[in-house]
Amino acid sequence: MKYLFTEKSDGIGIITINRPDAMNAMNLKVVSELSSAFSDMIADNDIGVIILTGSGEKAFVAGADIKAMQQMDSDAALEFGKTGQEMTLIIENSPKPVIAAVNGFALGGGCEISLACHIRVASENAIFGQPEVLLGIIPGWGGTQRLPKIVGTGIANELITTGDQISAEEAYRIGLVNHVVPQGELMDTCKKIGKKILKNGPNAIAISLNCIHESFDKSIESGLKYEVDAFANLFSTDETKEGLAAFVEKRKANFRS
Ligand code: CO8
Repeated sequence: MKYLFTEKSDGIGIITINRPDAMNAMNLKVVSELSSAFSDMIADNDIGVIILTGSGEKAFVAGADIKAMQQMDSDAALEFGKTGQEMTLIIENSPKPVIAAVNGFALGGGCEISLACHIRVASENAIFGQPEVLLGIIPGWGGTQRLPKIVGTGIANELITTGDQISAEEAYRIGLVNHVVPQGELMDTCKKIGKKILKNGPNAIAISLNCIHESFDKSIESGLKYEVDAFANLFSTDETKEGLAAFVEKRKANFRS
């Protein structure tokens, strides 16, 4: 891959976006490489958790490639928008939790990619924002849809219409990120979360994520129905039998043998 590094060890896959001369900004090639890397890791039985980060110490992703967008007409913008949205859906629908290790600027499309991840951890120097309106465009990779769900409509309205950039601390205060840590501890913190997750039942993890995702916009009644059906279906699986038996037999469950 031209713009990505991928690695895996101890059940955790790491994808690093590497376009240092452009603050890891994303053109069509980066988007398509990212979609392939995620699809490969989702299909890889040795991987249970995926971490996404940017190379260097300045940027996670400074957005979609503005220079590439300047050359686009409406048809090209539609393709770019749809391809980017599909990539965010691959991430969001991953049955394996995806952790965004936000190591610097997460602006525009960069912030939107982090929104599609299941868990966001930021380094102290991270900066978040949806500055699209400053360019006369709008968030096109899910920002208008996911940001309000995560931080509420009032804050999303302000962030998107002002284009303000906010610090990691402010992102933590509004619930946009789960943790803020010194940059040197970012990957270890994400791996620690990943290792905790890896101890748990992979099927239960995947179905929990699916229930959260599928039920978010539903009425509480239909969301509860979705949840209870998924809950009941688990009782015919070896994983659930092992988890329940391990507790009763006072031993650790072995989910991934
Ligand atoms: N696109 C292309 N190149 C970029 C981008 C970007 N988003 N961000 C930075 N770069 C390039 C710069 O042009 C510069 O290149 P060069 O050396 O050739 O001039 C290089 O990276 C280094 O950047 P700076 O010199 O600007 O570095 P600074 O440390 O001074 O500033 C910033 C860092 C604050 C991150 C600054 O670069 C910046 O403001 N970047 C743009 C941020 C932005 O506006 N992002 C949103 C883009 S719009 C978007 O993401 C839309 C998503 C939805 C798409 C839907 C498709 C239809």
